[in-house]
Amino acid sequence: MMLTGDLFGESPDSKPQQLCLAEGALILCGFVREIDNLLLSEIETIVLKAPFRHMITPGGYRMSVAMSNCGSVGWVSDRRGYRYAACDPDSGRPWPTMPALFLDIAKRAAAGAGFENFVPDACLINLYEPGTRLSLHQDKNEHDAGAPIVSVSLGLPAIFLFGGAKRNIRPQRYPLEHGDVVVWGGPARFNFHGILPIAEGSQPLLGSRRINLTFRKAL
Ligand code: MD3
Ligand code: FE
Repeated sequence: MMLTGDLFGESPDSKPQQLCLAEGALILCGFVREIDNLLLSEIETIVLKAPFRHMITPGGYRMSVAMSNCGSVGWVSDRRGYRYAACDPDSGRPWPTMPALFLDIAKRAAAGAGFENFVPDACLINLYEPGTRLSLHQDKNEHDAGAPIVSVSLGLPAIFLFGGAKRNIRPQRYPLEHGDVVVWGGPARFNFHGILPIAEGSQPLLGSRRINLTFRKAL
């Protein structure tokens, strides 16, 4: 006989598997934990063709996060501004194709949060090492404001800062762990957000690194 709490498919003292941060913003805990090695091998293939690099902000600063992209367009930054571009500015070649596995994860995660028919055309790949941070910003270079952004966290844990629609709203802090997927849609899509400096540590698959994938519909 079942004596305790399996109603939500959890073992008695496991954490909840989904956490709603705001209307349209949902953390799917451990959504890709079981396929982490498949994701990492796809990432390794992509960065052989389009290596991680530190882009320059329009203000002239070198970003501490190193980035690459796959998909029909990729996010780029330089002195001229932020934008999506079909070619890698370092090689002049198109960004690597988005793997079928990536598309499948992004679609399933979005559907799980109520966004059916999400078809991303861009995947930004962020690489963090201990000390790397991403300061508070908004993502507003995408044309389709109705489409969510899906993010996948791998490797070292991070503390995610989730602010409001204006920069002056004090952000809430949420831990993001290896295998977590977050869907950002609805009113929260344009909220300020960032990542605190990554703490020293080691993760079994990625060592002392964190990799974040963000799937976007840019065009
Ligand atoms: C909330 N990346 O690439 S992912 C970014 O972990 C970015 O690398 C962070 O912010 C990272 O732009 C955070 C989570 C995320 C992505 C997009 C959002 C949260 C968001 C858009 C709106 C609100
Ligand atoms: Fe962002």
